[in-house]
Amino acid sequence: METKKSSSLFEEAKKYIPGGVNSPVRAFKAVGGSPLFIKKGSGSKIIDVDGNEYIEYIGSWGPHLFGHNPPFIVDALKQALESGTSFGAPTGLEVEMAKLITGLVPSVEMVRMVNSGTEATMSAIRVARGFTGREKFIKFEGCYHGHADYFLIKAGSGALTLGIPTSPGVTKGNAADTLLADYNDIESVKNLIAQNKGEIAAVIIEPVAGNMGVVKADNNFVKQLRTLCSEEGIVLIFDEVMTGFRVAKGGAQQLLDVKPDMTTFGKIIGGGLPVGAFGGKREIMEMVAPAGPVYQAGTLSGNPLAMAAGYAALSYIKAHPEVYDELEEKSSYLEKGLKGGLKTLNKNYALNRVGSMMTLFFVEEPVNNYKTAVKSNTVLYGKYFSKMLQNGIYLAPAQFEAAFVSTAHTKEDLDKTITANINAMEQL
Ligand code: KE4
Repeated sequence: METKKSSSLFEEAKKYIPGGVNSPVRAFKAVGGSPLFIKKGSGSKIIDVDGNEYIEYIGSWGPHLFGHNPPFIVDALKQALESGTSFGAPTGLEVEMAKLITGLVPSVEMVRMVNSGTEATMSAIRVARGFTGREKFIKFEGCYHGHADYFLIKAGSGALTLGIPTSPGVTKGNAADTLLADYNDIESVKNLIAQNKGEIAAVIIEPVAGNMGVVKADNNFVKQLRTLCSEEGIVLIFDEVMTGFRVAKGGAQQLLDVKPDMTTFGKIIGGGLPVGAFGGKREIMEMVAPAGPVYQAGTLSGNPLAMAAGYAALSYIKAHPEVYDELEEKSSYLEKGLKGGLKTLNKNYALNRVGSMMTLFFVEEPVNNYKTAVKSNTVLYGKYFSKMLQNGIYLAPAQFEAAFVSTAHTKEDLDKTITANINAMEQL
C-alpha cells in the first residue's frame, strides 16, 4: 500500500500545525505510522492522496450517519450557498431547526445552536451553574465532553489515547470544581453528593459512552442518577454529542427512557458541518442571554450553511425513521460477523455495541467502565488497526474510540470487513 504522498504531506504539516493535525486523535500516535491524508469521501469509502480506497468506520467521528456526501445534504448545501454563507443575523431556518430538534427530542423544550460539541457542553455547565447558583459538577472517568479546561480531568477520547487524561494547563481552581465518579457506579455518585451537599450544579454523562470505547450505561444506574439529581436539585445533563440521532431518533435518552434536564448535541446535527447545540427545560434555557443573565454567544452560531446541512440531515431522519432499523440490521450483522471471527480464532475480546456505534476491546473480560476499558492492550490494537488498514478497512486510529456504521455501508462492505478482521487477527 503506497502512502508516500501522505507521509510527505505529514512531514510538511508538522512544520506548521502542532503534531501535523488539527485534532490530536487524527495523528495515528496511538497506532503508529503516519496518518493518511484524505482526498475524497463518498458513501462508505474514503480515498487517500495516494489513491488508496478504504471502507471506513470513522464517519468523521460520528457526523456521517448517511455516509460521505449524501445527495440530499449536498443539494441542500448547494442551494444555501446561493443565498450566502453567514449573516450574523437571525434567519428563518434557525427557527425551523430549533422546532425540528425540540420535536425530535421531547426533553428539549428550547435549544441554542453553537459551533462544536465542546461549545455545547461548556455552555450547558455554565447554564446549570447559573440556574442552581452552585459551582461544582460531576463527570465520569473515561467520559469526554470536549476540551474545555474543567472537562480535561480523567477525560476519554484523544486525552485518554495520548495518556494525558488530565491535561497540563488546567488550573487547580478549575479542576477543584470537577468531581469524578465511576461510570455505572451509583455509590460513587452518592458519595460525592454526600461530601459536597448543596454544592453540585450538574452531573454530566455520556448516556452511552463512546470515548473510552463504547460502554453502555446500565439502565438502572441511569434511572437512579435521574432520581438522585431530582432529589438534590442537580441539573442532569446528557452529553449526546455522539449518541444524539445516532443510537435512535430520540438519542440515548429514548433508549434509556430517561429524561435529562439538559442535552448537548453535535456531529450528526451538523450534517458534516460544524454545529453543536445545547437545550433542555424551558425554565433552565430561559437563563441564557439575552433572555436571561447567563452569557453565551457565537459569531457563526446557527449560520445558514451549517443549518442547511443539519436541517437536511434531521429532516431526513424525521421522514425516514426506518433508517434506524437499517442501521441496527447492518450493525448487528457486522457485530455477529466480527464475533464469529473471534470465536474461530479462540479470542474472547470484548465487543460492545449500541446501535450503529461499537468498539472491539483488546481485553478478554467485559468492559463496563473506565477501569476495565484501560485494561485493553493498546499495542495489540495498534497492530490490528494497521493490518485492517492493509486489508482496506479504516477503523478509528485509537482503542478508546467508537466505530460507526452508516446507511451507506453495503453488505459487501460488511462482509469484506468481517473477512479482513479474521485475516488481521490471524497475523497478530
Ligand atoms: P467537539 O468539540 O469535538 O465537536 O465535540 C466534543 C465532544 C463532546 N462530547 C462527546 C460525547 C464527544 O464525543 C465529543 C467529541 N468526540 C471526539 C471523538 N471521540 C471528537 C474527535 C476529535 O477530538 O477529533
